[in-house]
Amino acid sequence: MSHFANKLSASVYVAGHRGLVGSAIVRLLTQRGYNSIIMKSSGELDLRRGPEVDDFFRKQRPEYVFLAAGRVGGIYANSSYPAQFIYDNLMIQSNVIDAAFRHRVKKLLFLGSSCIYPRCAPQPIREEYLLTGALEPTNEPYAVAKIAGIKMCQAYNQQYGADFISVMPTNLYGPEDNFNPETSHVLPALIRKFHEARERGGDSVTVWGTGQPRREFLHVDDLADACLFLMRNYSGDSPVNAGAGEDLPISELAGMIREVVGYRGEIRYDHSKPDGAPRKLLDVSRLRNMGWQPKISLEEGLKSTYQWYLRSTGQGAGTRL
Ligand code: GFB
Repeated sequence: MSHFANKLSASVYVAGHRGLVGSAIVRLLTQRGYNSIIMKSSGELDLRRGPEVDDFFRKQRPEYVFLAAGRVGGIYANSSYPAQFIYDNLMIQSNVIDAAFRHRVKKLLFLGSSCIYPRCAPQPIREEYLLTGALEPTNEPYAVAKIAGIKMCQAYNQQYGADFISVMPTNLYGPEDNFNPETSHVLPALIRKFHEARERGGDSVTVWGTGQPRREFLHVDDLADACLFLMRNYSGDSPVNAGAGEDLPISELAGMIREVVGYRGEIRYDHSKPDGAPRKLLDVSRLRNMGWQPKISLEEGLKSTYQWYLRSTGQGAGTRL
């Protein structure tokens, strides 16, 4: 058992606590009894500014860091704002990782993404396939930033003996997701599209691309559980994949969401929109062999996320719609 597991009063900084992943980590830490969680909104602390980050670490002295801050988005946001995706992520992670080293953080967990792997990697994708081929062009700047983050953790471990680990989650979803149709990922986008079509009695919903790409979806509460598990049980240079272990075509996901929402109309495909990577199913045997597995099925997760979406739209204030 690590010090992290034994000491509920350990000071834990969750960078990006308002996002999908950061908020799930905070929920779980709180549930497990951690009572010294440090959180700063981007308004209070702009992680792209090195001196501010340094100052924050000097004053707060966190012992553990979950680095879940960054600019994220779906296929359209990635291809429309490549400069912001590469700059923001590189700056945030460089500042936080370096400050964590200089201010003697005991352990840091960096969150990457399955898009770091080559576009045509053999499936399921093993951790060793990193940097063995060309990336998917629709999110290359984001992926390059995330690869730099993994390499930075490895370099600090090697040169300075740091304990910085990296987790590569598959496509995530759940409460606090972004449901903005322009910038969101496919799952929240489709929940919103089907819901709004049902509400206005629309006769069809348009899904981008061909519907044929396959994606793997992991509920963010499962990912948070995997992150705490790794913080307690894993140290090492290799990134660790976190996924559900199975994938499905976007057309099938659309069918499941139509069911959950109770929409009766037609599904159309807009072939002018990009498909992105044909498939990115993670090989999750490394994490499984350590003794961790996900608990939330896609069906269950879709239902609870739809309920969350309904509640958040009903409440109005505080939503990010
Ligand atoms: O989730 P998504 O935006 O990202 O798209 P990626 C997945 C697939 O769903 C693509 C299709 O084939 C989309 O064309 N799709 C269908 C839609 N309808 C929609 C829709 O209404 N909205 C969206 N967004 N997609 C992202 C990367 O790739 O995955 C990020 O760009 C990150 O960097 C993330 O890695 C996990 O899975 O293609």
